[in-house]
Amino acid sequence: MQAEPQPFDRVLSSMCTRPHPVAREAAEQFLATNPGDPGTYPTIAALEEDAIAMLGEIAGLENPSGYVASGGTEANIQALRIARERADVDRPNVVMPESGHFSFQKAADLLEIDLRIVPTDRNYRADLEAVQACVDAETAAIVGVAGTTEYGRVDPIPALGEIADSVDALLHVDAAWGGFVLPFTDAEWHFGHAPVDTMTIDPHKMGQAAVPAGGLLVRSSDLLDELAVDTPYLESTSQATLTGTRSGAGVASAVAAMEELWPTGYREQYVRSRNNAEWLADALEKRGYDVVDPTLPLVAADVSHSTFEALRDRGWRISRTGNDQLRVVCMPHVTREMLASFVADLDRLEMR
Ligand code: 0PR
Repeated sequence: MQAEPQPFDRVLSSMCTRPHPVAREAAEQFLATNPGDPGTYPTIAALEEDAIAMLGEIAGLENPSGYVASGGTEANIQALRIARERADVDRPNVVMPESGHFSFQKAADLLEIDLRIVPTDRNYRADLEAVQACVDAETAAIVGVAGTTEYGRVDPIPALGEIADSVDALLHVDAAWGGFVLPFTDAEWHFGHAPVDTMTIDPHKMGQAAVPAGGLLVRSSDLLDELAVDTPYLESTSQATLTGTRSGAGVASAVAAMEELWPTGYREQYVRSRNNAEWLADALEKRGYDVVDPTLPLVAADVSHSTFEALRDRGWRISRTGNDQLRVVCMPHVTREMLASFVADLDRLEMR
C-alpha cells in the first residue's frame, strides 16, 4: 500500500486533514488499545484524561468532564441524549438553526426528540428572534454552532445561552470544526463566555489528530452521569460512551497533537489558514464571483455547475453548499500554492 493512500494535494472539501507527524506516530503506537476498558489498558485511559484536560483548556472549561468520541456525530448524539435524559417531559424538543450539521437529524431520530429547525439571518447565523419564538417548556436543548459546516459562521452563543436559561434548557455548542481555531479569534463561543453546558470539539478536524478523534466536553460530571450505564464484567463500573471498544489511536494522537501544537502551533496554523481563505476570497471576487466573506477559514462562492464539474474532472476535491455554491475549506494541508494552482485551473476553464 502507498504511504499516503489518500493524497491531500487536491483536497479542498474536507474538514479533516493530514495528521501531524507526532499524531500519526502516537496513533500507530496505540492502535491496539481500548480506552473503553481502563482496567486492562490503563495507559490509554490516563491519556484520555490528559486529552480532556487539554480540550477543556482550549474550550475555556475548568475541571472539564467528557471523553474522546469517534467524531462529531457521536458527540452531538450524546449531547442531545444528555439533554433528553435531563428533561422531565413527554416529548422533548431541541431548537437548532438550519446551519446545524446533519448529525443532529440522526440524533433526533434515534432519541425520539422533535428537532425544531429555525432559519439563519442574513449573515448565516442563528436568528435569535426565531429561536426565541420556537422554545417552550418542552425544550430540552438549544444548539449553537461555532464554525458552521457550510459557511464557517459562529452563532451568537451568549444570547442563545440566555434563551436556553430562560426555559431551563441546556445549551449545546457544536464546535466540531471551529473549536481549534476559535481561541485565536474574538468570537464569544466558549464555556467562559456563556452558559454552555455541552460542547463538541473534534481533534480529528482542525486539531490535526488522526481519525477517529472527536471530543465531547460537559460542564460538570453529573451531566456525563446521565449517559452512564453499568458495566458488570469490566473492572470499571460504568461507561458513558456510545461505542464500546474504541481505538486508542484517536485518543493518543489527540494528546500528541495538542501537546505539540497548543497554543503556538495552532495559532500559527490559524493565521496561515485565515490568510489563505482571504487570499482565495479576494482572487474569486476579482474574477467577478459572488463570494460569502470568510469569517473562519472557509470560502463559499457562486461558481457555475459546469465549471464545478470541470474542476472535479481535473482532480479537485471540492463540494457544494445547500445553496449550490462552491465551498473550499482551508485546512492545514491547503497551501497557498495549491490555491494558486486551483485558481489557475479556474481561469483556464473560464477562458474556453
Ligand atoms: N459538526 C460539524 C459542524 C461538522 O462540520 C461535522 C462534520 C460534524 C459535526 C460531524 O463530525 P463527524 O463527521 O466527525 O462525525 N462535517 C463534515 C465533514 O467535513 C461534513 C461534510 C463532509 C461536508 C463532506 C462537506 C463535505 O464535502 O466531515
